[in-house]
Amino acid sequence: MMSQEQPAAVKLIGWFGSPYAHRAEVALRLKGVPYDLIMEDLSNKSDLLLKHNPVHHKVPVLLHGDRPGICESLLIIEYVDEVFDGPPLLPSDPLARAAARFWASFMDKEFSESMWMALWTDGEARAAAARETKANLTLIEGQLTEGKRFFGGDTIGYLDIALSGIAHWIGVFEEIAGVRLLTEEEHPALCRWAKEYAGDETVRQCLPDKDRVVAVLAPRKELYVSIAKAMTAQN
Ligand SMILES: N[C@@H](CCC(=O)N[C@@H](CS)C(=O)NCC(=O)O)C(=O)O
Repeated sequence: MMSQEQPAAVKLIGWFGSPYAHRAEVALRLKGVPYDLIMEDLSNKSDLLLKHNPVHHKVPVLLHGDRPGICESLLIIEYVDEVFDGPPLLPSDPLARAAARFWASFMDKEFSESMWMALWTDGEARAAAARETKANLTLIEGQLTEGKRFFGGDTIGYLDIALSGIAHWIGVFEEIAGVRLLTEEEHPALCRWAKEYAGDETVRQCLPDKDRVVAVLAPRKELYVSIAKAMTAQN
């Protein structure tokens, strides 16, 4: 007898303006998975978030039926890709898959750290971090194959989603900090990709308006500066 079981409902705990929540949301949209978006108040975190992300208390968290929550945006993309039908997000070739994961990790570690220091420190520390960030952008740009629209080939894939912070949020942070890091002159191919990514029909449905993100994140500038100071003290 055919199972009458309904597909488990998918819910995403997110936050307006979060580049990490965007990753999870765009993965669901690209796979064609219906979901409910639960907007978290990060200044007053819900019991739902604390229960499902007991270690970091951060968004995004993906809830699939009554299973435990899935945390960490990159892991959510992988989960969504494995569990649901729809166009594949990760490359099928193991070598290409390993490379995509490497660059996603580079984005979240080396690139993010250098960008943070370039945005929120001053003087020589800022200048050195800006040089490092631009060099990291060049390394990332080098992963774009000539003639292909996206890092994933002709369609948006895992690495494009992982790098979506470069396509949209870097401009937000540049505006708040008054610093330019990504320019057409220095990184033309990356700028071309960023426009293609942000202009994609599916992406556009869940890409928050830039001016609104600036308005929401600008009051957090002091916090960002203090995080950069703490990072400097650690190194
Ligand atoms: N590595 C995490 C980062 C998630 C993250 O930093 N989320 C921020 C919002 S953009 C957050 O929830 N912050 C709340 C807090 O730090 O208290 C991921 O990829 O999901």
